Amino acid sequence: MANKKNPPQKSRGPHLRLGTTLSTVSAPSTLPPQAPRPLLSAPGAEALDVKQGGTEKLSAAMPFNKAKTAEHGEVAPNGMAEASPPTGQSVRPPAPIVGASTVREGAQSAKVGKGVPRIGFNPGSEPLDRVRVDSTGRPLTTNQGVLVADNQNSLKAGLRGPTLLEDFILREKITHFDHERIPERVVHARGSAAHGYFECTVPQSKFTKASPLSAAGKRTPVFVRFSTVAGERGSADTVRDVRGFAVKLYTEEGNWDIVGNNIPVFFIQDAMKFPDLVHAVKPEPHHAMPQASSAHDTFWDFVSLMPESTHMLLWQMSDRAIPRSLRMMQGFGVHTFRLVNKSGGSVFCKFHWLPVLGTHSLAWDEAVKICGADADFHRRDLWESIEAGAFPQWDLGLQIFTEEQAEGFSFDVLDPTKIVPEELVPVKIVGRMVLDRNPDNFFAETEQVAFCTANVIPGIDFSNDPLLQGRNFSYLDTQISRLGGPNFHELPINSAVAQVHNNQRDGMHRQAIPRGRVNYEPNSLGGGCPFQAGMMGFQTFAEPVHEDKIRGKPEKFADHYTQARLFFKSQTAVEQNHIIGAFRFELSRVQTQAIRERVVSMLANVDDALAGGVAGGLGFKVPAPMPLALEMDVKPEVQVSKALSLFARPGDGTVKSLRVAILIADGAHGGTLREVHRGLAEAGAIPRFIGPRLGQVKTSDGQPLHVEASLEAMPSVLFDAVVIPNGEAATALAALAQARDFVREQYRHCKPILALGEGKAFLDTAGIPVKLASGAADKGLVLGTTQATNLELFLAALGRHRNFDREVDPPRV
Ligand code: HDE
Repeated sequence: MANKKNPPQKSRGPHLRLGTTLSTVSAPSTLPPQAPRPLLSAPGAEALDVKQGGTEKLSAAMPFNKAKTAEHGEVAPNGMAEASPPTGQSVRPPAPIVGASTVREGAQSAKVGKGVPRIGFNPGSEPLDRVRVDSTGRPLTTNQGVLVADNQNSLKAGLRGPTLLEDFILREKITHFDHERIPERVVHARGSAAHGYFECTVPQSKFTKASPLSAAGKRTPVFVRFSTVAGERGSADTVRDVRGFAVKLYTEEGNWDIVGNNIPVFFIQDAMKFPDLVHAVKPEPHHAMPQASSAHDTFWDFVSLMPESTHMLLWQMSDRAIPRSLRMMQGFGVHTFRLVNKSGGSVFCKFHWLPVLGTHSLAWDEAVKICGADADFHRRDLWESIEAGAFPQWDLGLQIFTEEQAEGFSFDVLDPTKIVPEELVPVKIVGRMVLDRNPDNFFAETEQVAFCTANVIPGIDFSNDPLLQGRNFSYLDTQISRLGGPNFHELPINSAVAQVHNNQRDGMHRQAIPRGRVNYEPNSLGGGCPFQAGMMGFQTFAEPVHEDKIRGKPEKFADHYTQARLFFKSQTAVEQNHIIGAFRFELSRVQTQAIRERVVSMLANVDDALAGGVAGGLGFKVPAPMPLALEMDVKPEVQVSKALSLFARPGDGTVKSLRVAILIADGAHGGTLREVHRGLAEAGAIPRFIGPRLGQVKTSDGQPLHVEASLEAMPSVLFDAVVIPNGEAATALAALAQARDFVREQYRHCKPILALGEGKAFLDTAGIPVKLASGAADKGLVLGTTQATNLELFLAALGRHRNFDREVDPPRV
């Protein structure tokens, strides 16, 4: 009942301006002029009027959906549907408030900000600066921003009493800690990444409208993650494995991911087999062994029943699978992709990343020992070289060919177990990628980055490679459990620099706060926005498809051995021996003789020397070759491809960022060694004085030297070369088993050795021959007294990395 102070006001009800019923309280209510506005402040009420009036106008500007008629496609002269989607209708709101969720958005605060948004703008695309946090000069707080007075003691009932549930500070801290881990990637769990840019040098507009390839000098930011495949997140870097080489290009037309490997082919031909392959290579399910290794029964059981993996196995058993550095390996897109130009014309393309430093690998014995000496060897190398300004660089090469050319090839370009030999289609260099910045935070960036083969931009499209088609599904799907829901694209490392506007909403951990009431398309209430981009947007290449639905493989996929043979024949003798040695090692770890024999029967289809070498090393005779999947007469275009050898890309001979141990002990000649140190550093190498213990060593010229690392902390395998001192230090070191072992390992791994003066006697004591087994001079072993010449020869040898002429199996030393 109304009291006397507040008599009922007859005119309080909404004034129906448009003759319609306004059923919500947030609709405008215009009061008769004489009545006060007790419930709404004047500006708010006006804003409601403006909003409602503007909304009417906006909606009325679209009396019907003009785009509808164009949805149905016309028939082109070739009988195919011609897709030319129209640009969606859009109308600009007559006033910004018309698009607002609330007329009160102008209310400012330290939290909501200035109130007026940048119309048509998503701040999620702003550079990462927006989320970088620095705590300099700041006190500790809870996640709610409350200052933490005591970060040492939980809240207790008395000094010796129980901890109280009330302690929200303790509970918040522990709860967050309890949930710090997220699931690791199901494959490629172990990885390291860096930021940088791609710069186009030769525009490719003739073939593609992809924006990073549109103009010389154009730079596109990238984030690149390298990984091993089989090992868990904490596994060692230098295991024998394929390396992932995933590049995210943040283009102004959206994110483009080239999710490749350092090997250009794959084990299987159809996505249907990927879970089987990964189950087979991962630790065996009953005892979870071995970690990060393919050298076990289930892997070889599976692949020997899948002869299409033979080509990949040869690459995997080659030194490609034990790179010296992530900076010294090639990257490949693997699948055939499509380039599409502005006129809709399309060609096929294979992507190649070519390291400027050349391709270099570890020795197997060395790789195994590095796993123990420094499990982070590759991660550290990448991080340190970027910190030191030795930025890793790769040229981007394209192999471009037409569909007609592809039809004439002796192999199927949709088969990911096949390469396109460079002799058939040359690799054209179109730009360079430089990694020049380490991440701020491993978890926020390297761990949370989510690559996806389906992330392509206008100008790039897929081929029908069945492995690629399956991957296009898998990568987005896997992130939903790994990164906890569908909003992982909003994580700062994943967000596009291109503007993101759509009607996708909600889900776990949503970051963006969409303004306005419209979350559907078509709409008139939001002026049609965000509207369909039509011909400005991504358009799938209209490839004709006229076939039956079927589960099967094309005929040429059945050729399992021709390219495996091409690869083996294209290797140098040194590399062939390494491949044989790797098969021998892996199969010696296999416990089932039938599996070993099955693998060799597969190799018997590739090359007699290969099969014979492997079988000989395992103590049995080469079995009959495995029956061919399909008898077909393959006439390969190329018999030998030099480009397939690691030695085909020695790099530019630089010694930059290569690590050199200068052994020191009491009695060393300080002046000489400082000269050598300076000379190496000036050339860009990283010299380190290594001694038996930390501290100083006395020198013959009275200038003490500081030991930078001890023989036990930084063993031989962590260095690319060694310098043996002259003077009494050589004798002192020769008496030390660790020093002798250090240099012996350098010798065994074919690394350059500089023996100064009396250092020659050290070699004799360590049993290191100064001549090759053939009696010829060893170009990797520099002896003598004239320092200037020695250093020059030594630097030249270091630029070549290793002298494989020294290598014999079993090793001499
Ligand atoms: Fe992957 N792969 N893959 N893969 N792959 C993943 O995606 C998958 C394949 C590659 O640094 C996963 O985000 C299927 C070939 C790299 O984050 C997953 C098939 C090549 C990375 C996945 C393949 C690759 C992945 C796991 C066969 C070389 C690491 C976590 C149809 C061209 C990317 C993730 C990074 C990661 C699926 C085969 C490369 C599960 C189904 C071939 C470099 O989605």
